[in-house]
Amino acid sequence: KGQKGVVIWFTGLSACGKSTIANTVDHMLNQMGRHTYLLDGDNIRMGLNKNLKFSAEDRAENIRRIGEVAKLFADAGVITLTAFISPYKKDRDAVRALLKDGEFIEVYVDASLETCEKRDPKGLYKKARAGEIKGFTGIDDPYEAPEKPELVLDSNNKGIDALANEVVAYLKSKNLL
Ligand code: GGZ
Repeated sequence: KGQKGVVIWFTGLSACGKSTIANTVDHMLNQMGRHTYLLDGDNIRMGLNKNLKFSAEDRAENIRRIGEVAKLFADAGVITLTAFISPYKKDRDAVRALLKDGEFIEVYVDASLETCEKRDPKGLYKKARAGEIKGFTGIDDPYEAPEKPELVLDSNNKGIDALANEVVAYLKSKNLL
């Protein structure tokens, strides 16, 4: 049977684990023989969106373009994973509105600011606290958590593999695999 394209949209603070979880889900789906594509900062903010920074306007445009690209992949039958902070509810809702019912799976990777700041893998929170980075999400820029995401992943308390398994289980429960 033909594969149904969907967009699995991970959202959460910097260092919440969304990229790592999305990568793990991506590999798991590939092992199951599914055609997937992962959009993240490495292939989007370095390319298509390299003219965008982190003002509210640029973040909105970042998310708008990613949503349009994700829609194209989904139309081609690809399971499309995206891993961007996407801090504004209205920007995420605009992507949801682009897609058909059930095609947009919003996954809130829930890690508290405290958790993320403790991890601080790139030292960005430290720099933001020191005022060396302005407008950093969670420090001096907003993050609007989803109100009705399809899935919430508890990244304060659970590991990457357990959380990736929750995503795959969700897809199975919706007959998407
Ligand atoms: C948030 C920033 C900022 C500011 C640079 N605020 O941990 P990272 O490094 O790898 O992930 C963050 C990434 C966020 O880009 P997104 O495209 O996901 O953001 S959005 O969806 O809001 O458009 C971080 C780095 O870029 N970074 N400056 N000011 N994150």
